[in-house]
Amino acid sequence: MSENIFDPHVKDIAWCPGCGNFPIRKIMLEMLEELELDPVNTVMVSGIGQAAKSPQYIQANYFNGLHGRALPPATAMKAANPELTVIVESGDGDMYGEGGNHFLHAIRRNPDITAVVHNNMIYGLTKGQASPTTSKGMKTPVQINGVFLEPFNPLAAAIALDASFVARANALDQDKTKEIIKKAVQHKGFALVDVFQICVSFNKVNTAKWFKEHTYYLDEQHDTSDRSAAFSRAIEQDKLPLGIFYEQKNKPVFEESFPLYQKDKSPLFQRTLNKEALEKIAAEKTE
Ligand SMILES: Cc1ncc(C[n+]2csc(CCOP(=O)(O)OP(=O)(O)O)c2C)c(N)n1
Ligand code: SF4
Repeated sequence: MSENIFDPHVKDIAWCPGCGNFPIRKIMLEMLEELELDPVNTVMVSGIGQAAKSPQYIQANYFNGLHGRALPPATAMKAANPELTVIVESGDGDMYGEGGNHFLHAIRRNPDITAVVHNNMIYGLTKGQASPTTSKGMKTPVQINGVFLEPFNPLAAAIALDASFVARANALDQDKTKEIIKKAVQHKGFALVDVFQICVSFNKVNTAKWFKEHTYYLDEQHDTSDRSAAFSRAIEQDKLPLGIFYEQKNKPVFEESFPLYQKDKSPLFQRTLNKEALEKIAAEKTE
């Protein structure tokens, strides 16, 4: 078998043995290679957390930013160079908690980027406090009497906001998850893939067995263009559906809607600075 050009062969990966981030990393490496993406034109973006270390273990361009702040730089990168493939990989805390505001507005703006959320339903890096997706009743070192809030439902929120691609997967189902993420990357527009992931150190409730027993796959009867049907599936609670819930193929994307791309399609980073025009604007502003 030939070498996967996205694999940097890092020896020292800072995750606990058995962590669900490992299978997601394997899926991402295979997905990137099988889609025949070019590492030079691929950017992996994250915030802070265990999941957010992922871009450091992939041989492509990467940007590791502030906690909760992966989506704004990812959106900016795509706007500055629409030829890039931009993939965000971060945790549920990073994306739905600290980054919640950016999550809503990325859906609204609809840049052509993919967000792969490692959803272990806990804050892993900071040692097991509740995240927005932690199950009600779960006891943690901080929520000693159990979490009393209802968990945030990222799929229902994304469908309610009319996101262009919404899916959920289980990291332990390698082949199915890889196919879902491939479709998300190929989709034009903001694509969310919430990936269930085990945290063997701090989440003793949502184990591999728990995910197996509490999930099922959407079947072919599910119409991914039907937003109401997608929403109904997203709020199911007894068993959580997996697969592609909702997809809109022709929603305008952020970077293409910019006036500065209407006449000239060349990426911003390739354009030369019009110093004269800038000086004229500056002079007008200081008058
Ligand atoms: C603004 C800010 N708040 C809090 C922290 C501390 N912090 C770092 S990572 C993290 C939680 C990470 O959880 P999650 O995003 O779910 O990723 P995981 O580690 O579980 O993969 C927190 C609270 C921080 N670095 N910055
Ligand atoms: S604390 Fe949890 S999420 Fe973090 S590396 Fe360990 S098992 Fe993985």
